[in-house]
Amino acid sequence: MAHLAPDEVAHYHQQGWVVPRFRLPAPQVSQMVGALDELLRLNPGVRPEKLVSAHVAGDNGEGVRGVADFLDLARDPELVDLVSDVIGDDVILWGCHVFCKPPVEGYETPWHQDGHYWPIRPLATCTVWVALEPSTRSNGCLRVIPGSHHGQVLHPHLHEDRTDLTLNQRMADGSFDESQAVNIELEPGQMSMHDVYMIHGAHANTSSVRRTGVALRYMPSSSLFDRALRPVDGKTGVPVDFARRPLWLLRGIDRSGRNDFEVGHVR
Ligand SMILES: O=C(O)CCC(=O)C(=O)O
Repeated sequence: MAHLAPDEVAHYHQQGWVVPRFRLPAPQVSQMVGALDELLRLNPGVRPEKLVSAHVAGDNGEGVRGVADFLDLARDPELVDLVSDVIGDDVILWGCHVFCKPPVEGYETPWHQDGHYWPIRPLATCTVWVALEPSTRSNGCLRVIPGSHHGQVLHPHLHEDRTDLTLNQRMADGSFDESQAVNIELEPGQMSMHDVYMIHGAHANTSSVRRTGVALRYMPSSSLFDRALRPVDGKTGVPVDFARRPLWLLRGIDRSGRNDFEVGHVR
């Protein structure tokens, strides 16, 4: 069991993010680095920051050939324990995005709120961002604006045409105070967890060290993954197909009674 301690749960709710004391054991990190190598080998034509639905093995219908180890990681009961401590006991896995920033020319992640992009209503998600490699200030670690999730406000995002970004939507200047940013530096096997409304981003990787995080996306089953919604259809620079995205009920029951766990699964 890997539950969050009360101070960790409190930190998540107060700040919008937390780095749990729990971390993946070294052999599991090594296995996942092997899976990452396989993922990169299978997807030579995809920017490594844009490996969306990496957990859906084979041709995932979103332009990526996924690897099953990422699904195994997402279903790891210890990770689901951590998630259930902040979103409750009914947990759906709905996404996994590998953000691998190669040395020297790894893309910047503009300041954004995840909730701007996703067809989940009511909007609720916990992301677990698992570091497979050192993630530091110099190689573009995740940066967060503590407390920015309070009030559950989605701020305007502007489109950017640059090709060197992981996402082509950036929060408008002036909607938050960048001087408040906290760098989340992690060692391999450590992870951070963040709320769907929290403002975050990451600098480009201009260092000589690759930086990879596996962003595992979980939602409470009281929300609906509404396949009819396309909040920022085609404008993010990351091709996604929410209409065919498979969902997994990892724990509990479907409280909304309307989530579809059949679509997108190969039987
Ligand atoms: O790893 C990054 O650079 C961005 C990650 C991110 O935006 C997320 O996990 O929501």
